[in-house]
Amino acid sequence: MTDLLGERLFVAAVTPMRADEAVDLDSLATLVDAEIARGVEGVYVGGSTGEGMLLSVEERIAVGREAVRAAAGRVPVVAHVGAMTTRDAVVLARAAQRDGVAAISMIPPLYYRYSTAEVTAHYRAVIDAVDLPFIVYNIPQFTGRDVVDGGYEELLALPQVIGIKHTSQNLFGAERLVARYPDVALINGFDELYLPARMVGATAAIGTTVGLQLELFRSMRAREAAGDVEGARAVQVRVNETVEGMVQEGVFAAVKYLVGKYAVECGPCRRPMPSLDQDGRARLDAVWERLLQNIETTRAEDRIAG
Ligand code: MN9
Repeated sequence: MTDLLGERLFVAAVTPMRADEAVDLDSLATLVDAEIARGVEGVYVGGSTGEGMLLSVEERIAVGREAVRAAAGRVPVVAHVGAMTTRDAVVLARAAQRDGVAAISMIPPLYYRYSTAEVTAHYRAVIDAVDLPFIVYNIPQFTGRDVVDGGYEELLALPQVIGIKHTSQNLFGAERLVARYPDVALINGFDELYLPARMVGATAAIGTTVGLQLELFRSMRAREAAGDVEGARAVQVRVNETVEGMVQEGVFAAVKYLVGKYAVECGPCRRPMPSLDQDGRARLDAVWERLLQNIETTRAEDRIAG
């Protein structure tokens, strides 16, 4: 089970769409293949980056199936199965198992104010419906709930729960989760906090920009492992230049555009998620050029050091 996560760098994959916002499965296959060729160590589909909550259940099942097919066993595929209803989440989880995903992951249910006991029951129903490792997706900025606040002890003690994808700036909370749940991996969710999260015990990472700047993430991991924290920090600064430039344009539209530079055109986002305009694309061209320079610089430094 720990093998599945380890220190793996997972790309949170976008869901390519055609101009009419229909899901483009052919481009998804091309994307998954290109990301693996680039060296990503895992693929996470149907999450925030993948606009999972903007897709129908059928579309999400098709995305998971196509990603597994394209990955062809080279790296694990994790499917996000969070949904408004327990019923839909169970359907997604069962399909994910049938189609060969390595693990599933899930946000808590949205909109209504459920108690932690009700949220736990939702999680349990999905976990019990399949025989798959499970990753709790903690993203308080979107869900209004935070695992750090407590109340999820029963959930986190389940043997199926192998990790928490922590997409939160709360590093104290992250450290407390690591301390309280040593058997549950803390997976970094904010690319801009990869190194700081590693410092408090995060192991793997799942992120929007992991594919784009994979070499930088690998370099950070290697430098940190070699005890060169200052060097790793210098790379985090470079990663954050990219993240800042993307967040200014809307990170999901931005990543759809930028993966087109090395993989495949991924089209617009599904409304109401905004897409880019011409000026946004031009600004991202500059972000991309800067990223290429940053990769070159990092490579050169690592060559000298290594
Ligand atoms: O979960 C992503 N978070 C969101 C992963 O989608 C909210 C991150 O990878 C961010 O997109 C990225 C930029 O903030 O770190």
